[in-house]
Amino acid sequence: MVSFALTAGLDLIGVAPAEPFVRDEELLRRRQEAGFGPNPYEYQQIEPRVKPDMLLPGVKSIIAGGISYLMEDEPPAEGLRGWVSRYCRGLDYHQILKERLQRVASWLEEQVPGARSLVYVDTGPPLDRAVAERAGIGKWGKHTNLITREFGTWVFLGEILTDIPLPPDQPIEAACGSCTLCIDACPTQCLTEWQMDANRCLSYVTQMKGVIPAEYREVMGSRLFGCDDCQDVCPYNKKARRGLHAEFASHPEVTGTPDLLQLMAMTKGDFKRWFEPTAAGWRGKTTIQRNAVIALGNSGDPAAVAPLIKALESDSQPIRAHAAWGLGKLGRSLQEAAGPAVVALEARQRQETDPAVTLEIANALSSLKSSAGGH
Ligand code: B12
Ligand code: SF4
Ligand code: SF4
Repeated sequence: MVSFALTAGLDLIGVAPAEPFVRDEELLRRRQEAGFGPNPYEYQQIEPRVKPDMLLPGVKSIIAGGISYLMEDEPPAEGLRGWVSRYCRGLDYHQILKERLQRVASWLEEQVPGARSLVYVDTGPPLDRAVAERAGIGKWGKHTNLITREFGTWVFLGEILTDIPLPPDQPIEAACGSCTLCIDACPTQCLTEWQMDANRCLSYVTQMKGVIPAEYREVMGSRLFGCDDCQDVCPYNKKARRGLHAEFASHPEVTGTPDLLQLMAMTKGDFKRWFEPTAAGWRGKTTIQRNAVIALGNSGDPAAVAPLIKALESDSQPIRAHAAWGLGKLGRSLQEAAGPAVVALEARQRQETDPAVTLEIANALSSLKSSAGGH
């Protein structure tokens, strides 16, 4: 099976017995009590997540599969450039990994006629990391990502539930020791050891719809989708193998650090070509443009003023709201931006009917006026 899986394009494979995930059930319940979850993107009921038999009656084994996605580093996002997390620069892993796991499942069903199997990647009930850990593919890190020996944390995970009894693999040794680099590096301090407050993780915040709560806007920096900070500092990632699958390379027109002005002018057709094929596509064009507006506000660059003034006229409520915030921020930090920002905000204030945008404009104007008074 291992050699077939490798020819099918998987980099990691391991087998776990399909016993209930008793430890994880307890941890999930405790986490829920602490208010750290459930995150809107995870399967909401605990039982099907921890009892594989509820998904495939008679299940005997779970085959965990992983695929590496780290590509060559790209230049950092400077000036008027945004930043896209590595996991969504190339083609959407959901389809790629699912199709490869499905090939392994079909091959197994050919070997054992009558066998049944079910494939999941990310969006199903299984706890992809807990399964992979039990199957010996890697070990849980304090940043809550699964660390593998060869590829660090830069792997996508999925699994095949099967009623074929297979010899299980052994879990590997524990990671981390006394290291706390990821906890210290997290911009929102949402990590404690092996636990996260999922609703405060910037990966989640950049994907949420609507107006982003004020406390996160500045720490988002130039992030357009996702966050990699806790993985970037992880020592296990220093020697991770990279460049294995061309499918995960950035789109050459956008790259991992897209031009923010290009994003603000993005048409539906551009979005379809640049983002729809990636794992950042599912949230739509407005989410990317809203985050680009926040990145412009955080850029500290005078060239961001004109596109933000234009964004005040957008049909999208979150884009107008964040354009107002961005103009307030730029106007406070750049003397030459303050005057044009006030004029544009006051003009928009006279026509704006949305209460959330009206509030953002009022906040931006009052902060600009009080900071002008302070000079
Ligand atoms: C919801 C979700 C999110 C949420 C919540 C993340 C989270 N940590 O749970 C958000 C949107 C924030 C998110 C972010 C990211 N995600 Co995500 N996400 C998921 C999803 C769909 C469900 C995860 C889930 O159920 N979480 C809730 C519980 C299970 O997790 P938990 O709070 O960490 O609780 C567990 C641990 O704390 C552990 N635990 C608790 N105490 C202790 C103590 C010890 C000693 C130990 C060992 C363990 C331990 O046990 C708990 C129960 O299992 C999974 C896919 C899946 N179906 O599993 C992908 C998944 C976890 N995400 C993935 C990725 C790639 C990411 C990002 C890197 C994307 C990015 N660059 O922005 C970030 C990473 C952020 C981070 N530091 O974890 C990959 C992870 C791959 C890997 N190598 O680990 C997965 C597996 C998707 C996939 N199929 O490949 N994600
Ligand atoms: S992805 Fe970013 S915000 Fe989320 S836990 Fe890691 S460092 Fe913190
Ligand atoms: S950065 Fe350190 S503490 Fe965090 S997961 Fe990596 S080794 Fe563990």
